[in-house]
Formats: sequence, structure tokens, C-alpha cells
Amino acid sequence: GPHGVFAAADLGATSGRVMLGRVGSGRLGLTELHRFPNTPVPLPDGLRWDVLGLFGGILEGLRAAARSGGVDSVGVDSWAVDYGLLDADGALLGSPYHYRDRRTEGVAEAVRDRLGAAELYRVTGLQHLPFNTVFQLASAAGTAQLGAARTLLMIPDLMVHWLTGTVGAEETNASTTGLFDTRSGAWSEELAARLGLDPGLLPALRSPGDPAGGLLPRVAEFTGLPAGTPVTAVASHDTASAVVAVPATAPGAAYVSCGTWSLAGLELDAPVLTEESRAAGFTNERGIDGTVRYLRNIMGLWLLEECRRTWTARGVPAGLDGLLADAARAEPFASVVDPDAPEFLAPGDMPERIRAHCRRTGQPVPGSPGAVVRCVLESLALAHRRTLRRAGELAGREVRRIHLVGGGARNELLCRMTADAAGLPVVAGPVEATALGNVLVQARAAGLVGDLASMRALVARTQPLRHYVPQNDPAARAAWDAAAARVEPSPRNP
Ligand code: LRH
Repeated sequence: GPHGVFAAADLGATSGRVMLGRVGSGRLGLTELHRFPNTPVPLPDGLRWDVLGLFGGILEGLRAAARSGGVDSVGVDSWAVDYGLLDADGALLGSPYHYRDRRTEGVAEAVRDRLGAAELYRVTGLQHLPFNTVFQLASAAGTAQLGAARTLLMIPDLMVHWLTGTVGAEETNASTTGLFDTRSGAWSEELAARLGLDPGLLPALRSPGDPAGGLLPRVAEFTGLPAGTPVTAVASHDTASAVVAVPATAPGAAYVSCGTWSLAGLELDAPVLTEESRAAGFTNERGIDGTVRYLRNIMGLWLLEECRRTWTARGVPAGLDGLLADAARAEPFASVVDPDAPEFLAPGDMPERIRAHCRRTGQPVPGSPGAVVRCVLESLALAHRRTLRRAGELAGREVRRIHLVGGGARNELLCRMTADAAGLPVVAGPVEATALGNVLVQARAAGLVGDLASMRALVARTQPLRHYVPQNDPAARAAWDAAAARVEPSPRNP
């Protein structure tokens, strides 16, 4: 059979893809087998993910993998926090909610206050985000659905369940739920109990690299891959997979995993659980090999994507290249926003929300799409600067270089602005960090690559990277400093 060939299914908030990774001595290559849209569905009682469509897309991708000669194993990652519930027969109860659904509004704050923000942080180490799994479950309290639920599966674990019939909870993604004890690396049954949740809902944990079963006969029949083809637990939280593939080879590295979200932070050996860190909104998610992803969620390119969706719906030209060219010519620092303002979270008319934010903060209101995009990109660059500086202070680390990975690495304007805003060099790429991290963890389980440092060295040697040097000119530096001072820290963004 094949050797050193792995299928990585990566589900993102706007699209899913199945990639074929080839790993050999000194080699790491990736090709796309199948890409499919991920379009949320607004049901009358909330915004849902089309998980059957996503599973169908994965099967289609695996069918292409079979045609290309087969694979050694399969791994699945996706966005975090969302889940499906299975009943006593193992059937999925309804369609999983989208984390941008508004049903947790108010509930999250109430639960946090009831359990105590400081206590929650000491146990879970998580940034308070209204959509953390724990708050979604609290919103479902008393529903027939939750009453009938026997098993909770995070989205990638649900896909693995449908591929293999096995049940498990991969730990990098479990660490985003708000029910995981970051100190012990186990589910917090105590927290579950205090929330009135049956701890039996939470499956046994798996670590990245653990076997997760083999393809079911029915899957084999549909895809053409042999039944029993191994499925490997990867770092199933997409951000954790992306961090695996950050091509950092020297100390002083920070990262921004930049796509729909900007996840900006540091890799640490131990969590930072201080009150200061909690107040600054930093999270301690689990990485592979016991590492901690010490980072903060920044609203990210969602702002731009949602603007483009709004313009397209109105017949306003919203091609990315054109918008970025217009933004590059637009007036610098006309207005800057806090990208993490809560009004930007839910889907909607983003250009108008940005204009309203500028109006409210007494700044010029951006008119043209180019001006709006300029405002979004400068605001994100400033958020990257602010977050990485604060991460360095709170963790007692010096940040000397920023690795910007994910789709955002294609956005030259954003990369350049991030370098200039932070006054640090930016290494951009790989764009497909998440899929590469997924492949590398499978390759390691197969004995083909070594430790984290050697995986990163392999990425650095084999993947195209772009280097951005910050402008040295004092006037340019001063302009970014002045812009930074204009963004008022919000309670969520101190
Ligand atoms: C990025 C991501 C992020 C989570 C969010 C829900 O795709 O996984 O790390 O906070 O989606």
C-alpha cells in the first residue's frame, strides 16, 4: 500500500477541504483533493451547521484520495467549540448550532457570574467568549434535546465517529469547551456537575497521534478506500494544527493564525492563570505534546469576509484583489476600530456596523468600500500588535518575530501593516498551516517525523514563506504609535 501519504480533512467556517499530504525524508508536500462550501443554515430556532453536507464533502474528498492511490491514514480537524449530541441509540439529535448564533447572549455572563469568573479561569484558563461550549450547553438547559443526549461530540470527533463508529474527545479541541481542566489535562467533572451536566456526556479523551479506529465498511464502499484504513486523532482544533506547522526555528517567535479569526499568541510550556491574564482576555488552550497555546481570539478577517458578503448581496463589486488595491490607496489611519467589539460577532451588515462604530467613537465615517477595508486591516494590524505585546508581558517572554500563518498570509497589505504596527519582522506562511499540521501529526504517528522542533524545521525548509521587514522610518513608527493610542481598550480588550 501507500507509504507516507495522508488525507487531511480540514473544516473551516466558510469552506471545507480534503488535502493529500506526502511526507518523506526531508519532503513535505500538499495537494488539494476536494474543496466544498460550508454554508450555515438559518433555521427558525437558530443558526446551524450543515454537518451532513460537511461529512458528504469529506467522503467526496476521500473518494478522490482513493482514486489517487490510497492513504496510510485519515485525520479530521475543524473550528472549535461547536458540538453535536447523540442519543442512546447513537443518533445525532438535531443539527449542531453555529457558534455565532445569538442564543448564548446573556446566558454566558450569567453562568460566568454564578460560577465565578476567577474560579472558572483558574480551572479552564479560557478567554471568556460567549460561545464557549459550556455556555452553549447552559443555553440548552432544560431542553428535550439535552435531556435525551447521552454523548457530546465536538465537530471533528463527530466526523471521526461517522467514519469509524468510535467515540472519543480529542484533547486540543476539548480544551476549548470550558469543561476541561487545563491543570490536570482531564475533563472537569466538578464543573460539569456544578452546571447540572451529566459528566457521562463527555467521552474519553484522545491525544493527537492516538489511533481513532478504522474506516467503516459503509465508508469504504462509498469512498473506495479499504475498510479499516486507519483514522488518526490529530490536533483536531484547527488552530492547534496550525500552530504545529508554525515554521518557528528560533526563540522569540510569536504567531498569528490568521483566517476567519486572528488567533494571536505564544506557545508556552505551562498555562498562565493569573488574574491579570484573565482580565486581559488571554486563553490557555492545549497544543500537542503538553504545550499551551497562550493566545487571544481577535475577530480577524471575518470583518472583511462579512463586508464582502454584504456588498455582493447589494451588487457592489467586492472582488478581494480590487478591494485590497483600493484599500492600499485609501487614506491611512482615517479611522480605527476595536475589532473585538461585541457587535461585530454575529452575521449582518458589517460595513454599516463599522461605520456606526466610527460615528460613535467620533471618527470620520468610512464611505467607500476601499476606505472600510483600510479601516478593517489597520484595526487588525493594531490588534495584532497590542495582543502580542501583552502576551509577551504576561508570559514574561520577549517577542522578536511574528509568524503569520493561514489564509491571511496571502494578504500582503495585512502582513506589511502587521510588521509596521508591531515594529517586528513578519514571516508569512504557510497558507495551509492547518492542513500541514494535520498531516504532520499523522506522519509522526506513523513514525515518519520526529518531535515538534523537527516538524517545524521541515515546514520551514519545504514551504514557501514571505518575509516582511518593518519600516524603520521614525515618522511611520510614530504614525502607528499614534493610531494605537486611539483605539480605546474595551472591557473585553484591556
Ligand atoms: C478558528 C477557531 C478558533 C475558535 C473559533 C470558534 O477556526 O477554531 O480557534 O475560537 O474557530
